[in-house]
Amino acid sequence: MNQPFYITTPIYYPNGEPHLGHAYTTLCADVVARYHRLAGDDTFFLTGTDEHGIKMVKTAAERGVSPQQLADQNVAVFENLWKELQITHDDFIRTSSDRHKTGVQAIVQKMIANGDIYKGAYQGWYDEGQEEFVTETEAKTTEYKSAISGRPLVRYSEPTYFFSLKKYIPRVQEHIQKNPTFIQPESRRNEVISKLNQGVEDLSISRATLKWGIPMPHDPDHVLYVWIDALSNYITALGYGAEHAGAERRELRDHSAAPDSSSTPHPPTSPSPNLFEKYWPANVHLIGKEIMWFHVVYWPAMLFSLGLEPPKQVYAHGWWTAEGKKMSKSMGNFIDADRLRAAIAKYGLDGVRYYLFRAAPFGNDLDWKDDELAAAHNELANVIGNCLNRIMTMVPKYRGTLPAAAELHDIDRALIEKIQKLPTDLASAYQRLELQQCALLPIELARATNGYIEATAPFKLAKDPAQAARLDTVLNIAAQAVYASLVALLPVLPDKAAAGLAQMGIDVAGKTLPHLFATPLPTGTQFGQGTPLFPRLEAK
Ligand code: ME8
Repeated sequence: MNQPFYITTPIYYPNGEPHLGHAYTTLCADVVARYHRLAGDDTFFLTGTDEHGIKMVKTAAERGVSPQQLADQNVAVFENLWKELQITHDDFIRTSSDRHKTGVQAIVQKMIANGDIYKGAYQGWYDEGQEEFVTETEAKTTEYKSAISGRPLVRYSEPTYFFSLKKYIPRVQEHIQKNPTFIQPESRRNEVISKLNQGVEDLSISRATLKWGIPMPHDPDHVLYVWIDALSNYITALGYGAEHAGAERRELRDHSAAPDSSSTPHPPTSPSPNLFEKYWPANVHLIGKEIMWFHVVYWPAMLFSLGLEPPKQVYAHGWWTAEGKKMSKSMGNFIDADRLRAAIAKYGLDGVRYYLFRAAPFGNDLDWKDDELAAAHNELANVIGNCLNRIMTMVPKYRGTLPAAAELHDIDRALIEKIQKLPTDLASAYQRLELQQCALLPIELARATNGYIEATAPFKLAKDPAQAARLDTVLNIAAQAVYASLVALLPVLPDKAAAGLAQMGIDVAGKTLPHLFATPLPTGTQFGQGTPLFPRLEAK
């Protein structure tokens, strides 16, 4: 039976339109989901939107619409962008949907039944941008401004329900200690451990002054505070708590037939009642570094209260700046959906994907630079594009179809060793979420193949009839290397890699990576039309 693999992105606030940061997390989750589907795993990839809270109410009021109208408008923008970016999510959860609300109420009921929720009064500072209460000590150190946005903190005083977070902190600490890969990357783990050691207060989970949210069970004057509502999405989307009422049925997309260029819509299939049993605990919650605390402290505590296991891993990637500065509309360096579209129009979707994944070691901060985007495209053209091109030209020209390899020399064995190592290196990079390596490993093989072609010089061998067997070997080994490199690139460059393989006579539809890696190009393969995968761009 195929192993289940469950990956999520944060659910984004639709109080504005999506930008590079949102697209990056979602594309990163997409490449990992594509890899696991191709590896034959039973994969579920979730994204969605976080629609409640003060920010939504304020923005809606500024625009003269209701929070629901604002959410509906912007959710459509998010969903359309994900379509344009060919994101292969299996489900999109909205926190304003009935299925989510039902699930959250069931979750809170269960916490109440377990004695983990009590009524009290909250007095203190609130960061409206982060939708987070801030302790006096923290507020003081940031001069009563948000540590994230720099905007002034707001003073709140009102009755509220609390979740007994403190009660679960020892278990959270123990979980973090016992599971070294729960928080990744490692540096973030140390930050969390030291913040936990400073002490944690119970969590205020409701607001009496806000109407836009999920009502507190038994006390509709209160709505739930956003983090309880938001974090629950990772299980309500799987149907957790749905048995408590007639939950909205949802459409799931079918990605079971891998690989998939995803340019066609996916037919809806019947929702399975067993999604929660099958997929929980999640393999990885992929998030930005600023929301780590909520995911590795609040969320496991909530899950412990429900008697559930925490996710296996929370991985925080770094933050994007643009041309060395924080992205901002007024600075003119804001990479919004239109800037992404312009980049895609120039370099193709796969060119932009490659740039984003290779831009920095996964987990580090990243900086968008137009010239690095161009350089990433050139790298694809000069390395994998060039070596595919050479093979597509030489094999038909010198031999018609792919010749069999004859006697092997050391240089051949060295390249074969690299081909054979690629599947395990790739699996390990995906397992550790070293996404930069996932993009670079296949390119390194292609670079080595270009070096091999230069060193063995098949164009010279072709002129000497005495070297016919040698030429056969060189063409075969080089073609096998290009093939392996393209197979390894399928999750990263779904369209281009499949197109390159199609030129080599291989249809990847319905095939898994283990199958493709284990099945070298057969001798006698007839190559198709060789067209450059990454055409050179006209100089301006
Ligand atoms: O925090 N660089 O939603 P949000 C990289 N609703 N990633 C970035 C980024 C940047 N400059 N800006 C945003 C929320 N992101 C909550 C989450 S989850 C239960 C609730 C990405 O719309 C990154 O993934 O503010 C970050 O975590 C997320 O967008 C924040 O999105």
